[in-house]
This record gives sequence, structure tokens and C-alpha cells, in this order.
Amino acid sequence: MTSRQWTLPVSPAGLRVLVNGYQSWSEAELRPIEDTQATPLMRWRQEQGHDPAFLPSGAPGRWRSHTLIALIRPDGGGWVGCAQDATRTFTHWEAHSDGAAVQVWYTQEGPEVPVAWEETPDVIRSVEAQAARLGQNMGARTPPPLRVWCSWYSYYRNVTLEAMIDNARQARQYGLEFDVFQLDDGFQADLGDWTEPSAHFGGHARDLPAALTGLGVTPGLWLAPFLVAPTSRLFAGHPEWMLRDRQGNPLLAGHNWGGPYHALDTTHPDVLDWLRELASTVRGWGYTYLKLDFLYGAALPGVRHDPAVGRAQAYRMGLQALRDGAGEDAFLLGCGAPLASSIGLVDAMRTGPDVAPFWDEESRRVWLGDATGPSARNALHTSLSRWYQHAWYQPDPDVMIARRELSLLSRNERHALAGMLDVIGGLRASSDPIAMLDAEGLELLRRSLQISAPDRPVTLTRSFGGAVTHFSRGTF
Ligand code: 9PG
Repeated sequence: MTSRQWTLPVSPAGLRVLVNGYQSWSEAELRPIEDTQATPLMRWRQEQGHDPAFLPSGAPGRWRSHTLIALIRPDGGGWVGCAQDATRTFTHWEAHSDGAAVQVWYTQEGPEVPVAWEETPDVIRSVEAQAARLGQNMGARTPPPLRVWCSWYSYYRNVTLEAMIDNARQARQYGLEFDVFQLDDGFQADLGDWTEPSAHFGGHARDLPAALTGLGVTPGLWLAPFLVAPTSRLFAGHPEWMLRDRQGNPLLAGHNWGGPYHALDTTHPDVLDWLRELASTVRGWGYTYLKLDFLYGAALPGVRHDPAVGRAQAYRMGLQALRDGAGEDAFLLGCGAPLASSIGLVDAMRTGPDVAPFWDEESRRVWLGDATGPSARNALHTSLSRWYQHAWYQPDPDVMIARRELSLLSRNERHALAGMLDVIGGLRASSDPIAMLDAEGLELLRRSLQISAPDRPVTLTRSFGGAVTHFSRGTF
């Protein structure tokens, strides 16, 4: 474990800190250093939304960040630090103000990697340059962005084969230009039993690609390939494949789908074979776009088959097996994933929590310290604070919402969400049942599918006339 420490020759007054959360859903933000970084009060949110080995601090004036950190003076200059490799190493940053002085230190979990640290007159440019170098070092894939229709944010787990085909047909009728139609969670019998259908789906996931291709769109499929439900056939057949806790029990990797679930141990050679086989099977069904979700499961702290392999490396071995099975030309979208350690293996990455058909859930965000939950506000806040990650993959800031039914968003909020997603750039997605859209909704969606060039913070202020003030140089 390497560590280094600096004392900055600056007063904390007016100093801001840019922090990056561990995985897709963890908060990233730019805040006055004297503020307090929220930490989740509920234990089950700690492993599901964060790195349980390096949680947000929860203490006034103390900020924790993964891979990259920046401290920004009112004049726009300051300090930037960024790991230059994340293939086998997680890099942890901490900045602390005691009211008089500011200290920064970092620790590494895994083999030593080069770390850039510099004082700069232009923090934004330096953040972008250091992040870009990390991307280059890890062979970042940045294909053109895609326009995706995803079943999750309207049908949730009740999606059916028929709903997928109906929506693809209606999108075509209305001339909506989607590249991909992606089936989300709900088609499978259980977590781990991906090749067996759920009772309500009304068919089999392998029957969908031909219909979608016939309608002129690329078939996409959601998987949470590292997760295993205790009720699944996979768990019954291979209990020895699970990541374990210190007592030797299958590790609890989180709580969702009405119960707890486990994660695969990706240092086990048979697990890697199974992952390759899974990705190649769904590719064989015709899915060339895969949304690989809850990927943090393979990187949790735990007892592994090969104890010499660290968490970041174990994670990447699992992801590499999926890439090998899906093929070099498959489009892989990571989600719920350790960010920097995915560079080079995924084409796109969710860079924030889920959008929801409401703006904010203050009780959960403020009182429970959990800004990883679904809301339009959380999704935008975090994806905006990761603008420099364009150099790592295509960012996916999640869906816009144009429908008025099944939504609490006001008209202004629907338009603001769509506008901000366009500013963030990257993938463009929608989940609205096409039949639910009125004329204004269809127009908003149509406009949203015209992707403008990925933007940068300097132009953020131009687009919003200074509304996004925390990104403007003037306020740094
Ligand atoms: C499917 C969904 C969608 C969505 C993903 C992900 O921490 N949590 O409990 C948690 C649950 C679900 C979730 C994110 C976090 O959503 O982001 O797009 O695919 O899974 O179940």
C-alpha cells in the first residue's frame, strides 16, 4: 500500500473540491471544501452504491474521491491529481481542510501505478489532460454515440416481448431514429439463470432479435452477469463459484429484487468460462449491444479462489471474459461499474444514478445521505461532474423522459432534463412507451435524438446562460 501526502499553500476559504465516486451510481460533485460529503447511513447502500472499503467521509471539510481529485481556487487555478493506470489498482484520494490548512493524500490498493499531481493555472484543462492520459494508457474505446430505447424506465420488471416489438414498430411509424432497442431486466427466470425466461415475459429473449432487426434497429440486452440469486439454479449448481466472506459463507453483494444476492468469484477459471459462454450465447441469439449491470459485484472485498488476485484485477478478468465472449465488435455498456477500471473493455458507461420520473427525493438524498438513488436531479448532478470521462468511454447519462403519464416531472423539468442530457453528450436514451407520447412529447423526443457534439464545461455556461454556475470559470 503506497501513500503520499501534500500540504497545500492555500487558505481553504473559497476553495472547491471536485470528487469522483467509485462506481456509476456513486455521487460525483464539485463543492466548497468546507462542506460535508454525504455518506450513506444505511449499511446496505454502502456496498451497493459505493466502495465499502473507501466510503465517502461524512465529516465536515473531508472529501474522498476515486482515481481523480481537483482542488480549485477562486481564480480557476489549483491542484489536480489522477492515477495513470487502473487495470489492477484502485486509487483513493482524500482532501481535508481543518479551517486553516488543506492537506491532500492518496493511497493505492493494488500494485503501484504512476500518479500525476500538479499545480495548474487552469484546473479544467488539467483535469481533462490527466484524465485523457489515463484513457490513452488503458486503450479507451470511444465509438460514436448511439440512440437507445430501453424498456426499464416505463415497464420496469414487467416488460414483455410484445411491448418491445410494439414500441419498435411504433418508433418506426413515427420516424423516430433509434439505433438500438434494448431489453432490460425482467425477461429472465432469475439472477444467474439468464437463458431461461420469466413467467410473465411472454416468450424467450432469443426470439426478439430477429423481430428488431426486421424493424431496422440493433437488438440490445441487459444482464447483471456477476450477480447470482440464492434462489437460482446457478447457485444450487455451483455454490463454490461465489465470492465469500471471511467466515466462508457466500458474500452478500447487495439487496434488490426483493431479497439479498451473491456475486461470482471471477478468479475462478470455471466462472470465467461460464461468463465467456454466457456472453457468446446471447451474442449468438443476435444481441450485439449488451448493457452489463451491477458490475461492482465482482470487485467487492471478499475471499477469492485465487487470493493473489486483487479486487481491481479480479473485476477486470471478469469483464475481459465477457468481452471475449461477446466479441471485439460488440457494443458493451457498463453500469453500476467501478469506473476507471472498466476503461478499454467497455464502449460506454453509465456515469450517474438512474433517472426517475420525478426530480428529487430529498428524504433519501439528504436525511439518509444517499444520493445514489434514482432521480432526475441525482442523475444530472453526477453525470455533469464527470464531463472529463468522455476520454474514457461514451458516457451514458441515462434516459430523457418526454411522457406526461406515469411521471411527476413538470413540463419545465422534462425540458431541462432533455437539454442537460444534450449538454452532457454521449449515449442518448429514452424509455417512454411511444403510444404514451402526445405531440409535444414526440417533438421533444425527436429533438433529443439529434445528438449535438459532446460538450465541455466552458460551453455549459454558454448553453444555459450561467444557470449551471458551479461549472463556470468565473465562480471557480
Ligand atoms: C434494472 C435496473 C436498470 C437501471 C440500472 C439498475 O442500488 N440499487 O438498489 C439499484 C437498483 C437498481 C438500479 C440501480 C441501483 O438500476 O441502473 O438502468 O437496468 O438496474 O434492475
